Amino acid sequence: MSQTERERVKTEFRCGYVALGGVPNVGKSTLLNRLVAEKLAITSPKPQTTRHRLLGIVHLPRAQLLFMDMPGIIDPGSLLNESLVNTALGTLKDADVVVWLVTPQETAAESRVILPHIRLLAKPVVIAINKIDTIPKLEILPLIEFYHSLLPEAPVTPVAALTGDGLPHLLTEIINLLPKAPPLYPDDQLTDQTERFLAAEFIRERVFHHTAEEIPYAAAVQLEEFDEKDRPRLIRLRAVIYVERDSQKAIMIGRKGARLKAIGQEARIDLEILLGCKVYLELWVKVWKNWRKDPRALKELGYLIS
Ligand SMILES: Nc1nc2c(ncn2[C@@H]2O[C@H](COP(=O)(O)OP(=O)(O)OP(=O)(O)O)[C@@H](O)[C@H]2O)c(=O)[nH]1
Ligand SMILES: [Mg+2]
Repeated sequence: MSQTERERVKTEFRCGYVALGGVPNVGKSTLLNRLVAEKLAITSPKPQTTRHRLLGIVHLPRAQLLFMDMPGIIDPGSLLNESLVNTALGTLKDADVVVWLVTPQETAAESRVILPHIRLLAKPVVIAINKIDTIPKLEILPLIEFYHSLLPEAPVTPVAALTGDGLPHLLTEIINLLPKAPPLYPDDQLTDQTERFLAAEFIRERVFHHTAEEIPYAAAVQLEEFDEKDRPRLIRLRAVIYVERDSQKAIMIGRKGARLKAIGQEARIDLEILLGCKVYLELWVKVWKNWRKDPRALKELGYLIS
């Protein structure tokens, strides 16, 4: 690269925050992981999996994209839900660009209600129609036209986060809207979250996969010990899964401890990949009565930022 070419790249470099927004379950966290090519965010087939903002950094030769995963936008109801919505709205406000995810499964009525609110943010928006692998190709164009009619100024682009389809085009659309700015993060950094935070989340993901109905929502994971003294040979983790009632504790543990064992075994596999070494994981289940309504619990478990 010549000197002038280098100068040009430097002044043309783009960098900014990109919020991944949408209602629960549209695939925001799956998309973040796919873009970063690393498992950072937890995902599940159940709505309201994500509870925190999480940064995933994509490094390209001419741009650095700071993707922010966040909880799905929902009607607040409980104190926990209120805190999730506040996290989501705060993330949207901090963004330079909003990628608003929808899926073919959402109703037109839902989008008609929500998109005017997104427009009020007065930020550049890209609409990503995710999960296009679930519909026949012929149905994609009418969907694009529908979203284009709702928000004519926003590019609309079909993707499948699960397979990676359409992601290069999505990246191009986002980069076009990013401000010209130098990179904010060193080029080997993938997230702003600590290994401890991700470890607790990976355990919570396995809880989501192994439990049903109210239980995954009544569960929170707190890491009590992260012992690195034998790293890189071994890391010892001790975590507590909090639930709200004794009956939930019994279910979480399962018959002869079978469910807790499965959660622990699966989490350990993910944790060993994340941490790059062997992991010894000790899991406990404890009851914290109605923690979702308790401001002190929410704060201690990391759900209230202030
Ligand atoms: N078929 C298909 N499924 C997808 C795609 N993207 C995500 N999913 C699935 O959709 C479900 C929800 O994905 P998540 O990434 O957890 O969704 P989310 O928007 O982060 O959900 P919340 O955190 O609850 O707001 C998971 O079962 C994913 O595997 C896709 O492109 N195609
Ligand atoms: Mg999510």
